[in-house]
Amino acid sequence: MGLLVEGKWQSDAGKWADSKGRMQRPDSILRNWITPDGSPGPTGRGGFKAEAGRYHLYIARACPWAHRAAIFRELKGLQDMIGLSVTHWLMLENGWTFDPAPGVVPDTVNDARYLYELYAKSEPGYSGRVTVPVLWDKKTSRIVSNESADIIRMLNNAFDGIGATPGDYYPEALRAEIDAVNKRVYDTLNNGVYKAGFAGSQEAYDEAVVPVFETLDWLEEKLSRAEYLVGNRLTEADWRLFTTLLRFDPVYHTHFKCNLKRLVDYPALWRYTRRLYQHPAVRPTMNFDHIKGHYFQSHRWINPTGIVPKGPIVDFDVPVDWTA
Ligand SMILES: N[C@@H](CCC(=O)N[C@@H](CS)C(=O)NCC(=O)O)C(=O)O
Repeated sequence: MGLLVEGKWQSDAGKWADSKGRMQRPDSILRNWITPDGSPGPTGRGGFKAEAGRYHLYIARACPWAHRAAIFRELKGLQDMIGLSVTHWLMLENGWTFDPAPGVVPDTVNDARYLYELYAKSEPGYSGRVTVPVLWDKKTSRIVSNESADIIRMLNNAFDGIGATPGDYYPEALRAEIDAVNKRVYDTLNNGVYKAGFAGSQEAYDEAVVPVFETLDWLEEKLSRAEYLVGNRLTEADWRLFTTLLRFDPVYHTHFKCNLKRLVDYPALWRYTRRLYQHPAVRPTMNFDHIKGHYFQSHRWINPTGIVPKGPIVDFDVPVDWTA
């Protein structure tokens, strides 16, 4: 772990829990938007016009938030327009690094060894966490955004006029419903598993783990009646849920102690997760070695030996049978 304090990396700072042992995830603070004409988006400054070759995405394959961004880059066919770097799976005293290893894609834009170098270069004097994903502007050498929820919305439509693959995952008519589903899924599931896993007290864990399963029960019920979460079509709400579901049995069930049930115990959710997994946009974004390696080897206060369990064997390629 660690964070930047006035532009200097402090490797022992940045503990997650408050005095009651509850994990606190701070809001991202770099929140500008790429728009078709460079006008400002809902937050931040303008000046970030959608242009092929101008932007670069930094991700970790392990990270569910970064995974959303990687999936949208594929979904929208932006691989040639937006470059990609992939960190090492380990996040230890230097935070995310580009140390060479299988699956790491080095930083050819800034030649950084550590992700925090990008934050320090873009925002001199920056204090705060150094997180993935990061969307980088090569033209101004600045971070456009480090908030995945915003990044997927930019990728969803900012590049449509310059050749992105058609497809709107945040359609106007469904926005209110998508936002409502996102809110519950974020609080109790995407972030809920982290609140359980990073709890520093029994009380904080108990408080977090119950809503995780209440929400899974709620989703199971929804998805036993509908193919997708909102409006009977694939939307960002599905993709935001997917990256957490994918990690549930391999990681969160064991490592974050979210073990009242497994994903595979929920027939509709299990079918839905496999269906999304088998979408062509997902395959190029997958790396289970990075996912498992990251969690089990980086969070040494939870798993001091750093041993990565062999199982469970979860076969996301099992064909989806809609008649069952
Ligand atoms: N709200 C952010 C959260 C991103 C985030 O917390 N990423 C984690 C990895 S899963 C990270 O980089 N953590 C490093 C740290 O907090 O020191 C988003 O959705 O983009």
